[in-house]
Amino acid sequence: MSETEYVPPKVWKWGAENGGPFASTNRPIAGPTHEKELPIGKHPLQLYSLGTPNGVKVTIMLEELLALGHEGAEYDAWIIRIGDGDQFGSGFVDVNPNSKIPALMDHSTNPPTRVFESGAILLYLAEKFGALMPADPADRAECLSWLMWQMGSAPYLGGGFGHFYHYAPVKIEYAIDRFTMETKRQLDVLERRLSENRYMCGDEYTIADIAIWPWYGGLLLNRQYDAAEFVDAESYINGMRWAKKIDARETVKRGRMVNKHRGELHEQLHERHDASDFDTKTADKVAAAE
Ligand SMILES: N[C@@H](CCC(=O)N[C@@H](CS)C(=O)NCC(=O)O)C(=O)O
Repeated sequence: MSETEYVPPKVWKWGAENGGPFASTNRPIAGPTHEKELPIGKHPLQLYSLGTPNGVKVTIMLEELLALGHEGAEYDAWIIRIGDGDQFGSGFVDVNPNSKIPALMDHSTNPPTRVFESGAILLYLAEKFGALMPADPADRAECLSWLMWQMGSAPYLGGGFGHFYHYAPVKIEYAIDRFTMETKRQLDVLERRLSENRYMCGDEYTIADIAIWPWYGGLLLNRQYDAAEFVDAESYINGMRWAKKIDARETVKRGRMVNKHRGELHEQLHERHDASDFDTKTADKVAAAE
């Protein structure tokens, strides 16, 4: 395939698989592909997710809330295998019509409340428990600005840079250049902010850090697309300091394990229904018991 030969037709048609790693699940239409109810566990908060950067934002948030003593944040986390098309089951689409993880149902309200989009979930939980978001209006505005910055910016990192640098079946210089430029510009936005602030919104760790860290911290720590060297991660001194500091939190370590389905077996907790699951139900222990 050459990057110059393709002439788009007048009207695009959904044709043969394009060969990329998401070809089997990507579709140009929304809505469910099959009937499937979602399971409901014993806690009010039911999370349907996967251990991707968007998914771990929510599991880190819930583990932070629990560590702060908010018992109402106990949750059941069910795995949604997006590679198998679970996000197109009818029950999941009822919770998120956009068919993407993470999605949350809060059964403590009557009727239950559905929340989709990771930023909306973080905000919902921060407001529900009165935690991890500043109360002062000006500080809150700053925090929400960085939260929304993440929601708008990370698709350039993931869907743009990560896709064309790492996943695309052809390496297109034009696309890689365009998205590397933008990704490095975003990393510099963070670098400048973190050169003057311990965390994204000042001295306190907030939902803005929880949203931004899995994507940008993950890139700097070489957990995304094997691209740390390519983007010269070490040159972002303050970004790296922030990324390592958050990475060291026990809550973050736990949150990263939940719904994780790749990597070391002892770091994968496919489903979480109780705090003790971290000790007894990781994939290595489940495999040993079988
Ligand atoms: N803006 C959404 C993005 C969610 C998203 O892109 N989720 C991906 C996994 S990280 C997904 O579910 N992909 C499945 C698909 O595209 O079919 C959010 O922040 O919640």
